Amino acid sequence: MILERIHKENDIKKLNKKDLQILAEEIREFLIEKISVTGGHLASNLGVVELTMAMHLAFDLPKDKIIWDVGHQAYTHKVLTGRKAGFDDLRKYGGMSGFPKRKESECDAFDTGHSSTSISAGLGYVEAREILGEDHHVISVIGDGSLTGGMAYEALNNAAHLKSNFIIVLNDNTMSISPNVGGMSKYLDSIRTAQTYTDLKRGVEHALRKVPVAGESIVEHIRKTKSGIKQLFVPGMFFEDMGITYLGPVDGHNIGELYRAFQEAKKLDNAVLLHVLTKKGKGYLPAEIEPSKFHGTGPFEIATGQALAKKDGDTYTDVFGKVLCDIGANDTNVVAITAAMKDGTGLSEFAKRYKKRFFDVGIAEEHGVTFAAGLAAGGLKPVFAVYSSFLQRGYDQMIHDVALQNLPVVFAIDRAGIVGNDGETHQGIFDLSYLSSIPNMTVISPKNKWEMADMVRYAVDFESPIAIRYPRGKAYTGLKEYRKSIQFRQSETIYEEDEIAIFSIGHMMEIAEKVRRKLKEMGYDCSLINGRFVKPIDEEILVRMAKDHKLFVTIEENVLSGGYGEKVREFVMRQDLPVNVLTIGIPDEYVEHGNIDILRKEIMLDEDSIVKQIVTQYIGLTR
Ligand SMILES: Cc1ncc(C[n+]2csc(CCOP(=O)(O)OP(=O)(O)O)c2C)c(N)n1
Repeated sequence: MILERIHKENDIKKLNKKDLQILAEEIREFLIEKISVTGGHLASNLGVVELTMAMHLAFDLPKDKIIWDVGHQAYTHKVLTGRKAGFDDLRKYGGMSGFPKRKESECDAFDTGHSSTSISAGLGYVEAREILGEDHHVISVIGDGSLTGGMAYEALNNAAHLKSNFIIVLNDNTMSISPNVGGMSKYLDSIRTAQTYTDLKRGVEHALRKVPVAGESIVEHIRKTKSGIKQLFVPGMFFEDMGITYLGPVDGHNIGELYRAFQEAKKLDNAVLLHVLTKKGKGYLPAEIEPSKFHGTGPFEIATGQALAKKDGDTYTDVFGKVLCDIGANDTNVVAITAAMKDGTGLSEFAKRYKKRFFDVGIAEEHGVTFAAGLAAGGLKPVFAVYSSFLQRGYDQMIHDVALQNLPVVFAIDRAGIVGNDGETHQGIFDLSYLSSIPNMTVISPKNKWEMADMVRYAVDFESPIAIRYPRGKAYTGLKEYRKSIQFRQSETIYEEDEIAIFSIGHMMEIAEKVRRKLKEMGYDCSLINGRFVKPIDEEILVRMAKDHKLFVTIEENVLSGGYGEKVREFVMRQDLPVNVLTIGIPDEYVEHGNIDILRKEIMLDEDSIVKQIVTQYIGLTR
């Protein structure tokens, strides 16, 4: 095995041409085998095997800096930099991250997870190099999907002025997670078509020249008539006109061609964009056929590509998608927006059924929010379905464009709370804080499947900005007997006793209910309240419960700072209510990757840890 000869960075440089071809195949087999067991990002990684190898041949790591956009496609880079063994524990707690991590390897130049940051970070590296008088190359690798993010253009705009080398690799596979969207995608497509045309033309020229006597003059005639169509023959004019040298397009699966292109790119004293054409899922048929399905996958059977885990029950995302489709059938003013996450946010069916009322804006969350504000101002009812961590991008837009004008935009915030294997960058643990600091914003969260459905209906009818936050995974089917309609600002009392009152939010109600059961078994009386509204909180229930409870406990899967618990505590203190408050949530730190249950234990958000904290506090109070 050639792969066995790769132990660390630059080992690849010892291989000959033939070995390199074999290595590419071996890396593919390795990735398929490992990811079929652990799950992870497959299709994007299979697409960049040769590209990564060529970069490792052309550059010198860790001296040169490779910055991966999103970072989900850095698996071959990890293989080539001494991290093969890490794939057994890929994305597991304590194991190797699925993204580049500076603390994991000095060959990882920049931490990522969210898209469209690589050109900005790379440009920062370039300017630092110039000021510090260092000598190394900086290469940012960005996908065509990530190039739909506004930040990438802000960075290109700045990079255009550079007087020193900066290499931007555009890895164009025509796909985001779903097929890519928008004008830039069309433009790149036109370059690809022009390339095919150029190849075709070369072939025709070659054949014509062979025609006796007239051949040469026919070729010249054709040349003259076509020469005016500059755009067709000089691809990449958009970048060239900006001041960024365009090279390409290059076959992203041809190591020799890529290597030569990098040598050319290195010679330039300015920003250069190397356009590389790759195939997402390359070399594994199920992933080539369904790249979206294999963008991020759980464990699967290699022979068939079938997922190993069987689906059991509806997820919150499924419920959202179904209810929104139902609403959309009767209310033609309802429109749905996604930022490149149609499948992940459950909007695929809506997109199919109501084509004209569905918008994929690309990986452009900031634009998505303001676009929604415009739709609302124009008289429609926009629902922006978006992952909690990605909506962080749209904070100013939520304040400035939506809430300030009190526009009725619905934010359907998926993947809230701990998401697990994707780690720090993807945990949705800040939304309750960042949302509830915005005036005019209402924030709600469902305890189970049925409340999820009710809340989606409630939100669409709401006349101001409103956010529903819910987690990934199966929707809780417990507590179904409590299906009282949603009333503004009102919580829902599930058990009313005395001593301890537990107030919980959203999916943490499932754990809160178990905690209460345990406390009862231990002999404590305990009320359980489903908060429903994080903003505004139900103040009446706090006043009422303070009369016969000694301790309020709040439970939420959000950072404590600015979360639900702090709001409860603040109200209790402001009103001088005669009750103590224990807030349970996520401490002031980032939560790494791993299994959700393990992570909850680590941050003391699991049932046992919560019970312990409550009992300790309560005993302290009553001693
Ligand atoms: C801000 C942000 N929004 C959404 C995502 C989710 N996401 C991860 S990869 C991806 C598609 C990226 O497409 P591209 O850059 O072309 O890379 P490819 O996977 O096709 O290689 C998306 C939408 C993200 N990581 N960051």
